[in-house]
Amino acid sequence: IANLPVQELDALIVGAGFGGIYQLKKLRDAGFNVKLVEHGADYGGVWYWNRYPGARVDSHIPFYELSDPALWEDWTWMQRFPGGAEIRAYFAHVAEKWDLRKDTQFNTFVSEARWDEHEAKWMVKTESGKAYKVRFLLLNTGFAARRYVPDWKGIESFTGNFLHSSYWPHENLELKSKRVAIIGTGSTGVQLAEELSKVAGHLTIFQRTPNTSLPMGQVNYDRPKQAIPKSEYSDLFADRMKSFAGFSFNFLSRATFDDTPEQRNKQYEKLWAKGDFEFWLATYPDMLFSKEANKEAYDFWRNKTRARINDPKIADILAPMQQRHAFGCKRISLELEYFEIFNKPNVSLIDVSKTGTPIQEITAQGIKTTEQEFEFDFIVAATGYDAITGGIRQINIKGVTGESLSEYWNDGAKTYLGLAVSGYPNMFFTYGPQAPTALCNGPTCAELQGNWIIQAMEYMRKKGLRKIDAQKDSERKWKEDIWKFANASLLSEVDSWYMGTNIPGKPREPLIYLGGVPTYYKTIHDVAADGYSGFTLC
Ligand code: NA7
Repeated sequence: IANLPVQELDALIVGAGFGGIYQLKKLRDAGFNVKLVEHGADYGGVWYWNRYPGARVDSHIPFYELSDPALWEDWTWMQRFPGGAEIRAYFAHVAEKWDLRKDTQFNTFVSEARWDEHEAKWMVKTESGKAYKVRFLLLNTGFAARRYVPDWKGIESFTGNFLHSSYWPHENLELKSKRVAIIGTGSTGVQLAEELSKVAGHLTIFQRTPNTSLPMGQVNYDRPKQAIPKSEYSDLFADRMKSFAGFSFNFLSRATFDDTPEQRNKQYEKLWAKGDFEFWLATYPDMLFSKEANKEAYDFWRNKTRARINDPKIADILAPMQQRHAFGCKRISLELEYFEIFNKPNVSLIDVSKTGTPIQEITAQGIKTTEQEFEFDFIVAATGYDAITGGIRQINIKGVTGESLSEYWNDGAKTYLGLAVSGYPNMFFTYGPQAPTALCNGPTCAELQGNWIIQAMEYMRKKGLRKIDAQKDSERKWKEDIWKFANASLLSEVDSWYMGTNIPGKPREPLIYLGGVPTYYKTIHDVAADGYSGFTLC
């Protein structure tokens, strides 16, 4: 770093998704000297990278946008759940309205950050040879910045095209009459399968765990008429902080067995008809705590789903009679016609779970399971991410003692409020571990956490303070709270990226705060109102 020209700033923001652009605008407005750097070549974060056919958000409008009226008053969406291209157009709109480009550096991957105790500043280095000296380091790297492909033997030997879903080329691939494989049936696998089933000569889907996907309830909007009057926007945005997951809906105020079977069925039908995440996050709350309540929800989902699948053997894989894992405790995805694609003659499904035929290796021709070798022209690994912590850990961040953050988190994530790490002063992050991340609608959390960070910086400026560091004890207590919430729910019993178990060797622990947005909002605001209790400021 010593030989590089160093740019001095109040703050460096890393990542140009919702979190990063929000902080750039708001910090600049507050008079801070701030820049944004981004690995990709444009705005959008995950939407910059994820260009696979069918990529679509499963937060509905107007919750997948920022709340500043200057952004929404002349912006109209074409669909209730917009696709990737429309979201990228939205980011371009925001960049123009907020005049972000002049303070953004693209194609810039932050590789190192080192805390200088004497100066009370971060020394930051990028792969492209830039260096910054900044008072605050603001990581908005998102929950899906680090791709994961299982360590299968033979990937290099495959003579066709092997790619991860988030590395789709900018131009669309010619898949007509090709033999295509998708490995993985998370949200990405489901969306991809729907689209590729329309174009591939033959599509084979390798499923390890059934996705208890729910009908999306997509709506096409006519321009210029929008389904939701703009006059309602401000109230809707205010409501986000009252909703468990940062939307407009909330759990019911009664439990599953408070209702008679008839009442319950009626309630389930009502939620089902609404589409969206309502059958997951606007239902009886004990669905996430009680096995019996959970089974009721699963059975309803299973019956609805099986009715859409012609072949009972395929239905047994996609929607088994016996529940495989607690419903809603792995990320539920929203689908358009996912279960119907398995009725098409050009679509096959292979069960690669432990009780099925797991994938053994990738061969020159295709995929070999414990039972059979399949030949393909394209293999798409929709195998997810080193979620939530991976994006932060891939930066070599050295704190007060010189220990890297990645080492410090080796035996599990440690944070205070899901915003800061003890021993790594003046560093904040959004949508990271131990915050409502991933169970909180993205833009909602970008604003909620972003506002807290900006206010903390303003507070320090006003008081003439140079350094804010989380205390070890507050960090320890926060982790206890994270476990308390998780242990009270069925979520901690299920293998998922919420629990870190999708990555071999990653500690099994709840990576998200399960107390919901309103409780989180109150907790972090109380800390601020109390003069940043649990932090040491000087
Ligand atoms: P996910 O949700 O992590 O899905 C990854 C999928 O890949 C999932 O179905 C995995 O099965 C499967 N997988 C992973 N490793 C293997 C192996 N070795 N063999 C077979 N199948 C495997 O990632 P997505 O990209 O779909 O979604 C990420 C988030 O982005 C999503 O939740 C939204 O918030 C947006 P498993 O379930 O682990 O058995």
